[in-house]
Amino acid sequence: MEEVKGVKVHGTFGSPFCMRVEMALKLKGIPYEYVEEDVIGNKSESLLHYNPVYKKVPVLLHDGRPISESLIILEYIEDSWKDTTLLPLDPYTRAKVRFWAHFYDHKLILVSAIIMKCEGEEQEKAMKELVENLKILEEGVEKDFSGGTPYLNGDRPGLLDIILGSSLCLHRAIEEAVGVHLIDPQRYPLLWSRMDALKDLPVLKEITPPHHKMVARVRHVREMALKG
Ligand SMILES: N[C@@H](CCC(=O)N[C@@H](CS)C(=O)NCC(=O)O)C(=O)O
Repeated sequence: MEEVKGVKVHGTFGSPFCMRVEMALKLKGIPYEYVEEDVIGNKSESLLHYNPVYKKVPVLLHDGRPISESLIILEYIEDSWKDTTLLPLDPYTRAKVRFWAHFYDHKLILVSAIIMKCEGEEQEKAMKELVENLKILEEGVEKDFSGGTPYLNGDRPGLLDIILGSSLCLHRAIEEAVGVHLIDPQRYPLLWSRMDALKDLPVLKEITPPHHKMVARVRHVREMALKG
């Protein structure tokens, strides 16, 4: 593959993992080229070449060198462009941010994806798990980042804000397409207020797909999954 200078993101429509990479680059003011991948049944040769292990998006190319796995990409972006920081300076608070980011990916996004793809008892079980995990996140975030700042880890959007913000449109689309209530403002007031504030952030608005298109995508993925 040809080595090209600059930054490229291989992503796919409406993916929270890809949107978080774009959001981080935009917050840091790093120009990039976006390459849309069709990951449902038609992965490009480039994607398979750049991410031979997982064969998933996002992949970030920096001067032709690929990095995959969105949380690792976010760390790479943070380490490579230091003018605007996404992580707090204090090592303990950094560790806390990473802890909740990891929790979000393993205990929330994955469970939301199950809810999107199943029904009946399986969906009910996943909903119960989601409710419990959201409560853990709400309480954890309240305890660890209760500084009263507008964003979760400071007065500028940081890594956790990026992670929450970039999954907002998927959650809203799942709510409509599946007919479930995911983030309840009464149950999770802190998460709700942070997510609500994030939705007006210009960098997020720029990359957020129209809601009706997200709903159509979720319906399509759901139909395919239910057919087996
Ligand atoms: N842990 C990965 C998850 C990425 C992921 O699941 N990407 C999806 C798109 S949202 C994908 O490429 N799916 C294709 C596949 O599973 O084959 C990350 O954080 O980057």
